[in-house]
Amino acid sequence: TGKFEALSVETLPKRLGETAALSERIGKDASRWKVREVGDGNLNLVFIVEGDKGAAVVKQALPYVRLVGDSWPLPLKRSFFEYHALTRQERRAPGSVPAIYHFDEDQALIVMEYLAPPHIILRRALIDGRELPKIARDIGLFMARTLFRGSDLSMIARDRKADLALFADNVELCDITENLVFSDPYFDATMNRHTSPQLDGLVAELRADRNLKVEAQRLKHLFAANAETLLHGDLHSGSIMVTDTETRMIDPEFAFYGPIAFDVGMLLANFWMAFFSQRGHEQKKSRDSMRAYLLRVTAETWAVFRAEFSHLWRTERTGMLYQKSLFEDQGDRLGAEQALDHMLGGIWTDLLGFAGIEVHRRILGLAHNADFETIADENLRATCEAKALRFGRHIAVNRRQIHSIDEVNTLAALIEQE
Ligand code: SR1
Ligand code: MG
Repeated sequence: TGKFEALSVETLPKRLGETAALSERIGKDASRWKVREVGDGNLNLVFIVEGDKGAAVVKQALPYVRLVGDSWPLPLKRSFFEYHALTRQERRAPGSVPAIYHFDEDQALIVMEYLAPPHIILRRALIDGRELPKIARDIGLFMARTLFRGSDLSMIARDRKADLALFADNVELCDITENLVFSDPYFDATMNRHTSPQLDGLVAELRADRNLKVEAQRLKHLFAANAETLLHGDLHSGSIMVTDTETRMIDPEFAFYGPIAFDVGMLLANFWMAFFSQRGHEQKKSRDSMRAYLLRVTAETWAVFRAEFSHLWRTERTGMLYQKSLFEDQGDRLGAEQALDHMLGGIWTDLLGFAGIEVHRRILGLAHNADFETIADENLRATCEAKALRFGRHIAVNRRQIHSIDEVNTLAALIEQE
């Protein structure tokens, strides 16, 4: 508490030594704590603190965007939204996020469970060519449970409206998404960058593509106006930690009320980008089996999401939408199923749009991802990126004409082999 001050490896033990939630967990003698700063994200400080008894993570927001520096101020309150999103996600999908030990709003810091090795960031594991057996199931369940249970399908209307108002203040982080994801990639915005000159021609083509630009703006409109559920808001493969047996979602500081399809689309886009980048990581060994695995993961994630969402629809529809009193209670089970089909159909169409533009922004905008960035050979990297860009354009613009994930994966495989 008190005036905000950024922590450092040197000051952390002194400043947090009296914080019972931390010292009781890792050991009371702060002089023996070992502190490392490991934040490699775009925004925050992340410390791992180890003591005699155990370890914890201390995540602190900075009053600016770490990736860019203090020329881009960003409010500390994102830590408040992250904390509140984590508590809701834990309630709605138990065991899927790190345990929270302590939150200090003034210092914008959260003390949470340290997910020790062998936990690794999912993006890293996919770049390394690791086939994680549980991700599709765990992430599909997480998305279905958090997105269904945070919506008017499940919540008491008064509670949902209160939550909507709480998260409505996450304006600056929404603004980042609104600009970096939906607009900047489609014009010559100052912070954009791409592999040049190899992609220059294609980039010019995409920026002149009227249908694509209109679609991106329709999706932006949906993102901004369809306050359907509490989203994670930044659910990419860098926001997920995995082992062979466990999956945890982290970093929901972009949480706000938006369309269900946004989280699902962003997540699947990151699997498709992992797919298109594999050729850049082949070195000695072919990545054929990894590519096949990644397409299976997209299909399974969507199948698990659909199945769990349908299950919750049939068993937990306690909110004000599609009330059981209108359907099942009158013996009209078919009506409820018809409405479910409409809902899933809408999510499907929109997720393809969100996925397409997420692919674009990671190659054309400010915030790139390591899948492509770590391909050392620039020509090879540009080839992988160009394929992903064309795939993204196709699924965004043609989303209403694409009816199954197999269709999308067939297209991905065709483009990849060109
Ligand atoms: C300036 S922030 C850039 C990106 O990093 C975050 O992880 C979000 O994805 C955001 O769009
Ligand atoms: Mg993040």
